[in-house]
Amino acid sequence: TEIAPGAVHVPDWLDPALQHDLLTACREWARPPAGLREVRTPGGGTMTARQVCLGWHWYPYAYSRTTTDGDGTPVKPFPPWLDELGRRAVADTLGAPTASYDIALINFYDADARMGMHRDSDEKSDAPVVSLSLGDTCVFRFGNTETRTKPYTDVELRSGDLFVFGGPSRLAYHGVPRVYEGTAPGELGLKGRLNVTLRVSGF
Ligand code: MD3
Ligand code: FE
Repeated sequence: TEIAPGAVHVPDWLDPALQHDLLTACREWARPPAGLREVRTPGGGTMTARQVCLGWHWYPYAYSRTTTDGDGTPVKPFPPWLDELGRRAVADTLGAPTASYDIALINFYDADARMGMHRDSDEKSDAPVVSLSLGDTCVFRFGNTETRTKPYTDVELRSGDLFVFGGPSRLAYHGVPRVYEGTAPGELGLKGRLNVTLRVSGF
């Protein structure tokens, strides 16, 4: 389903086996060193979703090769199979060829976590962002490129869903206003929600 030009939602794109394997990998990546951390914003706030990065480490609002705002160790490598997954996601949706994916940002949400409306503009490349959801269902709010307020479209993202954001949607405001506790598929064995975004740095 095309939500807006360049923004394509594919429910249930990851089969249960791939959801399981991606979750297992995320649990490994979350371990120290350079594991899961709390993200502090320059204004003194703390993001409620916790995060781990692969390839490049994101800190508000730039990228580095070390976990500058974590334990200071080198960021974990971005594995080739994630690039292949990202390129397959784009081929299945927008169809356009892309450069290699080299950044993964993995956000862990408990039932109270949220993500405020923001734009992702710290990457140099305008290649599409690939989003993969695991675990609890959330409300994903997809806005416009001008303001962090209306008009926006609310979409539920469930475990296994793919969302690709390219073209004019690449710089749209978006956020996660709500996570529905206890809605993850039981067989996955995940409490909470996990979102993997794949990006091309262009660095
Ligand atoms: C639209 N993540 O990591 S996924 C983020 O569920 C982020 O964790 C949310 O916003 C999450 O930056 C939303 C959907 C998403 C991700 C990246 C985008 C939408 C996007 C980048 C550009 C435009
Ligand atoms: Fe974002």
